[in-house]
Amino acid sequence: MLRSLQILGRASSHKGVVVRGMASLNIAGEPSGPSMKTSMPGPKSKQLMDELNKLTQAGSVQLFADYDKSYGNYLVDVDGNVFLDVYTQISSIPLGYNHPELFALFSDPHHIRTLVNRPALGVYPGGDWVQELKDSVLSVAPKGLKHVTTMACGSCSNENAFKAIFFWYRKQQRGGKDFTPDELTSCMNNLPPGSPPLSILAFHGAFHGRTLAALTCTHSKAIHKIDVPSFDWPVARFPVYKYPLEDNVGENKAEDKKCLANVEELIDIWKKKGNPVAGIIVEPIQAEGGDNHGSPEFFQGLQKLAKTKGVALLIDEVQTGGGPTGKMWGHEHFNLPETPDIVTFSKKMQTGGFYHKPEFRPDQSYRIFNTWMGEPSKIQILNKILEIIKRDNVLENVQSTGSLMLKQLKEFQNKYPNHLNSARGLGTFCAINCANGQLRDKIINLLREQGVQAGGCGENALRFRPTLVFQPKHASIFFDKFETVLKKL
Ligand code: PSZ
Repeated sequence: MLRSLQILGRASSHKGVVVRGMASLNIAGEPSGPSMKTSMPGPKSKQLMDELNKLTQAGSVQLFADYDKSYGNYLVDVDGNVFLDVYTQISSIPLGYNHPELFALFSDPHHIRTLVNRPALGVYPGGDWVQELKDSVLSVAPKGLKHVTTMACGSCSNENAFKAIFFWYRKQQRGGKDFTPDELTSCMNNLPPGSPPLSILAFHGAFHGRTLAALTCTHSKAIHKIDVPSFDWPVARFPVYKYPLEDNVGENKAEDKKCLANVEELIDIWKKKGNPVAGIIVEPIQAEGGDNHGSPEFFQGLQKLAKTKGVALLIDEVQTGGGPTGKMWGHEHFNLPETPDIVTFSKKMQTGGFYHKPEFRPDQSYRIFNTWMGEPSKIQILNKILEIIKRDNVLENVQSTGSLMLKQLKEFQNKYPNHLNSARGLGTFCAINCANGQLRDKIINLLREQGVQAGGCGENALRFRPTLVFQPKHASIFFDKFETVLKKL
């Protein structure tokens, strides 16, 4: 707490402008707390839901928001209810709603023109694109990764990263030779050798998106996958730890070993059956699947195994990337001996895309390509976001608020052991398990009635995905409401 107060008190300067008292962490217009005007959903939201449901399957809509009135860590709905938002559009808002410095970007006509004239970036990028890329995504690239390809969303970032992996794999097999006529004809009929049997290994509990190849690698919930054809790709066991970690060290170490042995076994089996594993995809923390953590030793072992087997390692940082774990990239917590081959991103990074080692760059143009390949106005916004994150030491706020949250979650699980267990987290990327899924859903609903937007993941976890400017004062409001809910159970 003391540390975070010190951070709050520090003045920082940028380009001659002195920002007093962390002005960018405290967003102008932010409400001082939640306030509820109606039961949930409110009448206006309800009416809009009915109308929208006539046009599309809108069963997932929880409320209609008023983005003109939402500020900072608070989401306001069309009925005037004010929520403290610890879920932030599925973890995709870095600096809160209507951040004044992001808003101010659009007083510059150049930024408006960038927004209005959306280019096909692969063919006609604007003159500032190279510098914008360097200043934004590349300025925070994982150590050693100097190449990047931008994309529109998380799923298509993974999807295209798989292609980069397959190109890399086949290029090695071909030993520098050109495509054969047979390859060029057979691929037109979806047949080998042009369309080769190659696979990507993923983990049980993983979420990598809903497009077809990404969905093959998604193993969080049956409802995501049912009725959709999938590739014959292997699924390995992801560590399931016993909490608290400090009391179960031996057992959890054995779990790591078991999972790594399973990965190795699957790579061997798929090789034998002629569908070799070209790449492994893994999240630093399995998010949708229940905030399942793997130890640094597990990830180090996985990287070693991938190298030994000649398989690429793709770390999916779509949800963990951009700062919520207290570091820019979740995998930075693992002390990997070398950088991963590919790192995908989206969400808080505003644009999708993937960083990659040079050997994953296709030799021919147009092989990884689509119309938009990202969106330059999002890069301009990201550029400003990263400037603020660096200028105002925003990740220090994530670290100090996060450790406060984890401490409080552990206190709550001790106080309410029948309801809560297994508090865990890195930065503010925290979660706690509820006794069962029904209880978790009930807690989320009761929190909403208290003016808190929270989210679940996996079977029974409550997850926290606040903004990077979520401070101890916000956490304190959250825990106050959480305790009110727990007392009601
Ligand atoms: O239900 C859904 O479709 C959800 S809820 C949260 C997500 C998706 N997260 C997206 C996601 C992710 O968390 C990871 C680790 N990898 C890939 C994706 C896919 O990103 P989008 O949704 O941008 O395609």
